[in-house]
Amino acid sequence: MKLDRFIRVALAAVIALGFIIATGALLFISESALNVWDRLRAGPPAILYAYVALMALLAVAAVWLAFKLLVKKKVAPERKSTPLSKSDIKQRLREAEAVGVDTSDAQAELQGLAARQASGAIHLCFFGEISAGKSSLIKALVPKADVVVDVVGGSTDDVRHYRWRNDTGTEILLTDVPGTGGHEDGLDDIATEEAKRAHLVLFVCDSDLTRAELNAIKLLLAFDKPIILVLNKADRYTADEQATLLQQLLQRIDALGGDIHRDHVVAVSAGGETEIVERLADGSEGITRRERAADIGVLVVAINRLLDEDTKPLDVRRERAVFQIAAEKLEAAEGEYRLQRSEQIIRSATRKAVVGAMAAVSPGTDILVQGYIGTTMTQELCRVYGAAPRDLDVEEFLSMGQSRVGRALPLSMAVAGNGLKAFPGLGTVVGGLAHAVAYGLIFDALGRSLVLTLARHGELVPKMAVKEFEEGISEHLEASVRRVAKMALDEKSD
Ligand SMILES: Nc1nc2c(ncn2[C@@H]2O[C@H](COP(=O)(O)OP(=O)(O)OP(=O)(O)O)[C@@H](O)[C@H]2O)c(=O)[nH]1
Ligand SMILES: [Mg+2]
Repeated sequence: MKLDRFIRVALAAVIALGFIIATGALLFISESALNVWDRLRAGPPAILYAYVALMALLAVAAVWLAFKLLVKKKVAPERKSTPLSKSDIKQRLREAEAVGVDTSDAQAELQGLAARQASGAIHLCFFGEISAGKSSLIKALVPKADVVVDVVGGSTDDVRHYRWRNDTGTEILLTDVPGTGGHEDGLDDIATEEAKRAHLVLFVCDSDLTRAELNAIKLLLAFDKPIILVLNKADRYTADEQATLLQQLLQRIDALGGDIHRDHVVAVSAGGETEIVERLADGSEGITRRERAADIGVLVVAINRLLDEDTKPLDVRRERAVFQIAAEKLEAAEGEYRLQRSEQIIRSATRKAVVGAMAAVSPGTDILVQGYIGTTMTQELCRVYGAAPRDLDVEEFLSMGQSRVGRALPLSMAVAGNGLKAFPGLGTVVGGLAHAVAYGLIFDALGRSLVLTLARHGELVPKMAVKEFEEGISEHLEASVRRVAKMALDEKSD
């Protein structure tokens, strides 16, 4: 073919020209290098050394710059979970507050801790599955207290504290919490959170531990909570059965990696109430409630023994656990804040993309305008997630994204067209608008994919963000089309 031959000749000419230029440049450089070298050798040695040193310095600087520019930063290792100190958590709260995060939940946690520390009382929390006998145990310890006990599970639906003074006169607060595993939403969380705030958890069960109970214990151990495991309703078991059960319980905790002392696994009977059906004098049946005899001596001994020791370590462990709760609450609030902020940023970028596409006079202009919008959106989203991306990464993300836009556009146009049909009375206007909506949708999807990867990795990883964009695009388009179509219509009518 003629054209093919022409291209070959042109290429050969370019290669020949390149060869001539390269040879010339090599000759020129060698000549001047030798020239400089001769002159330096003829001159004083100090100048020679200074010159060589300067050249070496320039070479090192060039290599360092190239390295910074080209070599990727490693993904940051996960933060190690060393116990938080008071100043750590306060510092984090201050920083979050300065950004605008709602820190009130985390602050309330710290205030609650301060109030408890000021009172000086030891907090013991009775925790366990529904109907295990937590309230009954408290009633057995503080008979005068007005504790609600019932055969029907879920009798305790809030957190209550009861004052108890042991033999040595230590001021103790017994906390009754809702049983876990019930049907009411949120009660498990309330109970677990309260258990984490206590100095000591009395984990109440009435048989071998279920998977859910083991998970709860695991969670408490992760918060370094001291635990006394209380096997309640021992009256239902023979002495041998009790011994076997206690052994099993010890082994289970061992298997979890928990360090629990033999003395801290006890079998008791809280007593509780029993309902007896009686035939009354008139021949009808009536139900009377009788209290069962309680046998909780071993539990009292275990508690006393623990509190006889120095309680300072218990204070330290409680404080750390509450700091951890506060940190988790702060993280949740930060997550919420990030979602809200990124939603604002994405919406604003989408709106700009729509406006840009509607104002585009000649083909291609819109892409240019949106290159700028894309850069700003990417940088702002990264900032919200505490990532400081290099310009190179932002560019890489956008250019990789741009190459996918070509493929995504027809789909986006189709979704946009469909979405606009939902607004009645638009008629023929739809065609023009669909283009703008399609561009807006692509920005929306790009932003959302970026947020997903930022939330997962904490930094901009262009390849992953683009993969997310490719994989999630149709879902994102469908989810946002109504909103973006409305946005475009609002802009049009303004
Ligand atoms: N046999 C026997 N039954 C008991 C014992 N302790 C409590 N019960 C019974 O177990 C049932 C539940 O007791 P509660 O003290 O209300 O249990 P709870 O763990 O506070 O229950 P929720 O607050 O609903 O989670 C009641 O019917 C009690 O009478 C015991 O030692 N032996
Ligand atoms: Mg109860």
